[in-house]
Amino acid sequence: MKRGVAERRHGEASRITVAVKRRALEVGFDAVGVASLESNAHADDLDQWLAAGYAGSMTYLHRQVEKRKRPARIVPDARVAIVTLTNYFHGATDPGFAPGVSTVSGKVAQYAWSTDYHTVIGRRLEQLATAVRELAPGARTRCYVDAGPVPERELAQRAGLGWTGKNTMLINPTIGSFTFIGVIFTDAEFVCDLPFQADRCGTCRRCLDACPTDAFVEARVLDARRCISYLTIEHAAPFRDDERRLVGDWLFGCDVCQDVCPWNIRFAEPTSDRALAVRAEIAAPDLAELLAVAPDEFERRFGDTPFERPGASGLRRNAAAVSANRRGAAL
Ligand code: B12
Ligand code: SF4
Ligand code: SF4
Repeated sequence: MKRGVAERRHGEASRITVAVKRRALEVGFDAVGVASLESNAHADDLDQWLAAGYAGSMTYLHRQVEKRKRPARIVPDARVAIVTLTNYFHGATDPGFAPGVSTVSGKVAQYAWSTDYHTVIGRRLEQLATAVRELAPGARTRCYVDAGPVPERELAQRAGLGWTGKNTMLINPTIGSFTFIGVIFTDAEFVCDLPFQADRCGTCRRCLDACPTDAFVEARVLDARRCISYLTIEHAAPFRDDERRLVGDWLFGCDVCQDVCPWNIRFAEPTSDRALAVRAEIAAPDLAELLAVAPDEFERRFGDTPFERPGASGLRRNAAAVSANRRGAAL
């Protein structure tokens, strides 16, 4: 390509990149970067992780592996991924407004204290994708948030948004790790960010030591089958006794390996995002009510929340486990 043409294209790509990043902050994202789509640097790690059986019953991760290893295959003709972070930190570990929460409810991970993030982030990604298509007429876009064969943490690191902590979370040096990742693939030309190269965990290993179930096989390798988040959200079968004991006091998800991280303790700021406002009925639901809830009532109360994924039977199973664990602890 002639130099003048290349320079003009680069100039146009820079202009679009700057404008889209500005728009990302306007629609409510807390950070944004642009990732190239070359092959996944951790493809071998991913293969080994799956071969070891650490994905448990999440068989979709096996089916998606080729695309996760080669992100350029996810959307035909895509050139880049625009990657966004949204802070969902609510401050206190305990939702606080529910007196007696420790006896009436079980613990719920912070990401689930508000309306389902797939809806909130999905809507914002569509707004941003519209801006991309306006700035680059003819461009195509496809949005993903926690769905589809997208290696989201890998792309976020490549977009310069943070590093993979020993707890496997994507940690942003100014926001922390209580973030949702959202991604837009596009065939428009953008200027990519430099990957985040540093490992800022250093010698710290608080998350590895604090995990209540010893789910980390080693730093950055999680055996999901022992993770409370997997057991209470992704795993569909009834609990075996050992699984039920692992869940402890957690009704839905788990935050321990993030709560102890110095990057969250020092830098995470509570969100003021109105779309992620805390809802009492999900942050601190009544265990006895959950145990008795009928499927249509469950749908009415929790249909637009993260509880929808395991559904009424999953939440009943979890509530029964927390209640049994408490009775056991009281004996
Ligand atoms: C499957 C899944 C889970 C599983 C497995 C988690 C895991 N650590 O692998 C379970 C159900 C346990 C889970 C739990 C949670 N999840 Co989840 N989960 C996913 C999902 C759908 C796929 C992740 C995956 O492929 N895992 C397999 C591992 C091998 O891949 P990976 O985590 O992407 O890691 C890559 C890089 O870290 C990289 N890498 C970099 N350096 C190194 C070094 C080594 C040695 C290795 C092995 C790899 C590696 O290689 C990997 C492969 O590309 C993603 C969404 C998505 N599409 O990506 C959300 C996602 C990772 N989850 C998310 C969240 C919020 C959670 C929870 C916090 C929810 C909760 N509070 O209960 C917990 C956190 C538990 C934890 N410490 O990870 C967010 C994380 C955001 C962030 N800032 O990192 C995501 C990105 C969803 C989203 N769109 O926001 N999750
Ligand atoms: S989410 Fe909880 S159970 Fe899962 S790895 Fe982190 S601390 Fe361990
Ligand atoms: S707790 Fe320490 S080792 Fe774990 S992710 Fe945070 S900084 Fe890294």
